[in-house]
Amino acid sequence: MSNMIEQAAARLDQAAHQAQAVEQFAPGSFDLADAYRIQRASIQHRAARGDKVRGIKLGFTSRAKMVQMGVHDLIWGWLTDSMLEEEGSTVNLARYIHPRVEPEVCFLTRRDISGPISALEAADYIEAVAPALEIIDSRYQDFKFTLEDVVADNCSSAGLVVGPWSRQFDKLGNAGVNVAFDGRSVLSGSTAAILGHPLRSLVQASRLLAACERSLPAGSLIMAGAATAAEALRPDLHVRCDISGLGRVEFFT
Ligand code: OOG
Ligand code: MG
Repeated sequence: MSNMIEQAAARLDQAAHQAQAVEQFAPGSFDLADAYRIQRASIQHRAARGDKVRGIKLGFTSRAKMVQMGVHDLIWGWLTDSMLEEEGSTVNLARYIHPRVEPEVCFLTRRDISGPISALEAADYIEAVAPALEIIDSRYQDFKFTLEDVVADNCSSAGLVVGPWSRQFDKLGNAGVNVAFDGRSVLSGSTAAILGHPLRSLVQASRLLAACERSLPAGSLIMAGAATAAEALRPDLHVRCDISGLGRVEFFT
């Protein structure tokens, strides 16, 4: 592995581990392929601390997210065990730099994904689906980044709260999404904002994995990408997300 990749990975891993923001990389420091290599190397730092890969997430699958962050390409990153926060519990914000929350649909896979799958096949690859809240936390100052920066930073992956699993696959298509802070609605939208249908995220995930010759074992999590923009978290909040037909997921700060 080149020195540049290893140094960037170590820098981002330290920033995440110590909850301390770092400056963006100088423009043109590395290309997208190297950004994914940095991402992978940073996961190896987590693995060295005993952390395990639990799945993957997609980013910028909705227009609302692209517009909010000024990045217009689909990206993906790794989810690990240490990112899982317990549903209904109090999340320790000190673990994060400048956390934001966003509503997501989470899939639990039933079969290994080891090649591109079609939209028709996608449902057959799912064991269950759940409403989820992702806590994103860019390691860059002011939450500002380029496409390459955010990919290197494992797509701002930081925390994950998964709600009740079900097999309500027919409810996925155009379900109302609402996030409330202390009972007051702060974000609302529809799962249709996720590439037109969250199952398309699964199709995209399979293609992205195939493109880098990786597979994902059965029993993995796949986060489809936020349906709405993200909202900044602060202490002493009750955060709740309802997705019509899928149920509710909540936590406290
Ligand atoms: C990057 C992560 C994007 C999503 O659901 O679109 C993402 C970011 O916004 O910091 O997780
Ligand atoms: Mg997300």
